[in-house]
Amino acid sequence: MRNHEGFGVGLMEANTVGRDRIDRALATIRDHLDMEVAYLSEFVGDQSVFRAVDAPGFEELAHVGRSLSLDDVYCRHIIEGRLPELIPDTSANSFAAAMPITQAVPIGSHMSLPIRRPDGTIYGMFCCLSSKPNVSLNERDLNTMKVFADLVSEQVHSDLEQEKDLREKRSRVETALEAKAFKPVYQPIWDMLSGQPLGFEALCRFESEPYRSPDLWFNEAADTGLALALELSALEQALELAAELPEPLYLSLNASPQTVLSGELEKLLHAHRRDRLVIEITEHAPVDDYQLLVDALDRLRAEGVRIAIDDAGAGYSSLQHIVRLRPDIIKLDMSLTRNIDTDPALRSLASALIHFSRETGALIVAEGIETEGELAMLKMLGVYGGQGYHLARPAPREQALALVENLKPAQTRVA
Ligand code: G
Ligand code: MN
Repeated sequence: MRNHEGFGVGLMEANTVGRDRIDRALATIRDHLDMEVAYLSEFVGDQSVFRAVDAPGFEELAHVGRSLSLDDVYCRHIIEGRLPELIPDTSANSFAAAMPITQAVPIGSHMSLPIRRPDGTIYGMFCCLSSKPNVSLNERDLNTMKVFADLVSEQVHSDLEQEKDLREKRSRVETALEAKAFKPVYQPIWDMLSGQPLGFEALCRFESEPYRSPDLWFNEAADTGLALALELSALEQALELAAELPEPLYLSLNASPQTVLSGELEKLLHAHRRDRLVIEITEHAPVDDYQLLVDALDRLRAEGVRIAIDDAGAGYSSLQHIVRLRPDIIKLDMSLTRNIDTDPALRSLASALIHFSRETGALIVAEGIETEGELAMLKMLGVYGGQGYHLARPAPREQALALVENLKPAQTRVA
């Protein structure tokens, strides 16, 4: 279930764009100065760790992740003034010549500049070296290198900021997951003809101060590799209502394609009457491989689960989505519902989808009905089901159950 284990938000994992930029800066300056090795290092404790390297043919010597003691390399001596930033010939510098690493590598020429964090502390070094002396290297070359070092240092700052941001997000989501600081609420979905409830959609609400919308939580979970864990945990809680719903009411659950593809959803649904469950495919990003998703949905369908396309008409929930996933239910996004009674363009669009649904055997459920006018228009257009604040707000389990309890046996609600 926890596909995120071992997920490390490191500088280089956090930002591949940033990494590319740094790699290009290293390659360009190395080539320009005609040196063999260029690298960016980070000081971690008393080690210098290679974070980005451009060293064709010298990968053994310099590769990302390799670390060397700060006592053995030039870096700290340069920062503390024992070695200069520019060394065209190490044999001409007695301090450099006496260091074991100079013969071991060997280092013939060396240029290195510190990379500082915004607070002035040292992040690491931006460095070029060659096995042979390069006596043409001069102050002008060092100045050119400074321009590149400045660019790299800006990139490092922004990557570090992003990394910090991700770490905060991740720990926020982890804390919510551990404390299960969220609970389901249930919004009834009504039969537009009879005015009776058809079922409930489970929605997740987070207990946090200040209030943060479920979208925000799920986006943060997605950014930090915790989306599957969070969705499964929310689904597990939402499913608690399933066994308590009187026949033939169904429970509608939101799941992203990634969760459907994980295989974990099937396991979670196994203990329940699958013919009373609907999975709403919620989508915030393009689907990479429709065939894989169709196959996973077919496995759920084979068990009796019905499939709905959520937010149809908005975002990535495109017509393509509807055509390829062949849903049992199409949920009209609330942007189509809003003002449908006064906007002819919305009305024709909804009509087209209703026509499509009839042809393909799907049912239309309109979301976000907020006024009597919208409700009346959607009924007139022949929409099968509807939900929205005008009919009922999402409510905790007890209230949801009380609603259907009250409806029996009189069943008098008029929608
Ligand atoms: O994306 P999805 O359709 O699953 O999410 C529906 C969201 O819209 C929920 O957060 C729910 O609380 C909210 N919602 C439900 N009914 C209405 C409504 O009538 N108006 C508005 N603005 N939001 C609604
Ligand atoms: Mn939904």
